[in-house]
Amino acid sequence: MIKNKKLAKWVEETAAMTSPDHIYWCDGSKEEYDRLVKQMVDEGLATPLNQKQLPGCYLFRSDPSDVARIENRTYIASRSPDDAGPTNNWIDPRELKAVMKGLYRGCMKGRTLYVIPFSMGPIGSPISKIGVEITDSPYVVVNMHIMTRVGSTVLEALGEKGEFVPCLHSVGKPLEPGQNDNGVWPCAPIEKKYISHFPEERMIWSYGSGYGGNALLGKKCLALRIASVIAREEGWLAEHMLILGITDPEGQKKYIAGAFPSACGKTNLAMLIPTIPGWKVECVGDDIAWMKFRKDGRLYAINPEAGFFGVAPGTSMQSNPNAMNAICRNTIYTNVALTGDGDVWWEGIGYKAPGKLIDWTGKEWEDGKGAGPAAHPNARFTAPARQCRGIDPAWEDPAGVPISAFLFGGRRPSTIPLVHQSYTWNHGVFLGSIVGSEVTAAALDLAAGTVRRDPFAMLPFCGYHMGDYFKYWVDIGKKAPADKLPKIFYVNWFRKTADGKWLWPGYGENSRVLKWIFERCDNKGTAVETPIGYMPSVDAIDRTGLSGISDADMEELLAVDREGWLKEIGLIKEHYAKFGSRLPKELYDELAALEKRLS
Ligand code: TSX
Ligand code: MN
Repeated sequence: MIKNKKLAKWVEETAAMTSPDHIYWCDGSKEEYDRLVKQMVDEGLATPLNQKQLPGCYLFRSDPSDVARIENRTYIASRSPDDAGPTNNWIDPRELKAVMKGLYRGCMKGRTLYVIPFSMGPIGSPISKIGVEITDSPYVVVNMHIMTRVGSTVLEALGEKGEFVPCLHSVGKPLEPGQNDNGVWPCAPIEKKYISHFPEERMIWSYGSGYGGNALLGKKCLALRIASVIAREEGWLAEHMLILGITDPEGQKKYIAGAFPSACGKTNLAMLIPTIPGWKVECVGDDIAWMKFRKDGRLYAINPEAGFFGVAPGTSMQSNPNAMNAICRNTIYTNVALTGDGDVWWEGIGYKAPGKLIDWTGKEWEDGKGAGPAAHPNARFTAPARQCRGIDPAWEDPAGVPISAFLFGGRRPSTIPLVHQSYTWNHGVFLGSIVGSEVTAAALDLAAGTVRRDPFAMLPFCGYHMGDYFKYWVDIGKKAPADKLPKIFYVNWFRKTADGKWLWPGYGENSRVLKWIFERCDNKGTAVETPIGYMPSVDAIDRTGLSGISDADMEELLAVDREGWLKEIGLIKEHYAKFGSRLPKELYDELAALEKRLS
C-alpha cells in the first residue's frame, strides 16, 4: 500500500483521466529494467546491439518529428506573464490545463501507466528533491532508471507527508484494443506536443513527445525550470552547470562548476583528461548543479542526476575517451547509426563508417551516398555516471562538494580572450549575463557570424523572468563574504585566426587554463589588471610540452581587443534592452564601468 496520500490520490485521478489498461509502480530494480527492455525488443521498438562488444546496450530510433527539445512547445504557465518573462513562452495556466486535460483524456488507452518515484540527487541529501513521474512510455522508465535514482527507497524517503514534484507524461498515442506500436516510436503530431511547467504549483505536464528533455522530466523540466523557481524561494541555486574536481601535483583539490551553451563541449570538459603532468580532473556531473550555502559560508554542489544523457555525434576517443569508455556497456542509444555487426556509429566518432549502415531513420546508408547524416545530429547515449572511469569519489556525497570557481564560456571566434577573471562578484554576474555563442551556418534563424546570447546557459531553462534571475545572482553575492564565494572566470576555447584556423588546441590542453584558474583561487598565479578583468600574462599559462603555440599566438589569445569589445558593448546593450526594467541596476553599472575602462 502506498503511504503518501497525496501521491495515491494523484495516481488515482490521473488513471481516471487517462484510462490506462494497467497501473504499474516502478521499484527501480535491474529485473524491472531488463523486463521492460525485453518487452520493447519484442515489440520491435528496441534493437539489441552486439552483446559481445556492447553488453547491455540497446538502440532506439525515434519518430523524425520527435528528435529534440522543442522550445516553441515549451511553456511556463505562471499566473502573471511577467513572472515568465520575455524569454519564456507564457500561457495562462487555466487555459493550458483545459487544453491539456482534453488531450490527456483517454490518452493511455491500451497502455500501462508507470509510476516512477525518483530522487534528484542522492536519496536523503539535504540538497536533493523527490519527483514522481507518471508516464505511459517504458522507454522513459528505463532512461529514468539510468538518469535518476528510482524506486522503493524513494517512496520510503517520501514517507506519508513528504513533498514531491508531480510530473505527468504521455506520448499521446492511445492504442485501439488489440493494437500495438508495431515497432513505431509512439508520439503525437507537433501541434499537440506540450512541455508545460506550472511553477506556482511546482508541477510538470508533458504530452506528445517521448524524447529526451521533453519526456525525462527529472532533467530540464524539474532539475532546472521548476528547481530554479524553488531555489530562488529557498535561497539556493539550480544551474545548468558541469561540476569537475581538479587536483594539482601536490594533491590539493578544488571543485569548479561551469555553464556553457550547447555545442561548446560541456561533457568533454567535465570528463577532461589533463595534458599537464601530475594534474588530475574528475567528473561530478556534466549538465546540472544544485548548490547550497553551508555554515562555513561556502557553496556546496551536488549533481542531481545519476547518468549522462549525452550527444553522441562528435564523441570520439580524441574528444572524450572517458565517455567512449563509459558508453560501451549498459547504455541506451537513441538515433545513432547501426553497423552490420551490431555496433554503433555516428558522425565524428573518429573513424570511417565500416561499410553499409542502417541510419537513424532505419534506412540503408553508405558513406558518400546518403543524403543526410547516418546518425541524427542530436542522437544520444544514456549511460550510468558510475561507469565513467573519471567519476569523482565524492560524486554521490550527500553533503555536496565545495565550489571554488564558476566558469562561463561560449563559442566566440573573436574578441573574447582565452580566459579572464572578474574583478568582483557582480562583475562575474555580468560575465554570466553576456554568455553567448556565435551562430554557425547550420542554424537557419540567424545570420552566421552573429552572437546568440544564452545568459548563464539558462535561457531555455529558467522557470521565471530572466531579469529576476540576474538580480537573484546579484543577491547571492551578498550571502557570503567575498573570500568564500566562488571566483568567476570567462573562458573561450574557440578563438580563430583571421584566416579561420583554431588558435587554441582545446580539449585536454584546456587543463593549462584550468591550472591558472586553480592558482587564482588561491590568489596565486600572475594576473594583469586589464579593462575587461584580470588576465594571465602570456607566460602565466603553462605551455611546457605544448608545441605549435607560439608567443605570438598566446599574445593574440590573451589580448584585449578594444575595438571588438566596444562593438560588444553595443550588442550587450541590445541584449539587455530585452529585459526592460527587470534588468538589475548592478548590471548596467558593470556595463558602464567596462565601457569607461575601455575608453
Ligand atoms: O569540446 C570541445 N572542447 C572542450 C574540451 C574539453 N570541443 C568540441 C566542441 C563541440 C562539442 C572543442 N572544439 C574544443 C574544446 O576545447 N576546441 C575546439 C576547436 C578545435 C577543434 C579541433 C582542433 C583544435 C580546436 N584541432 C584539431 O582538430 C587537430
Ligand atoms: Mn544541458
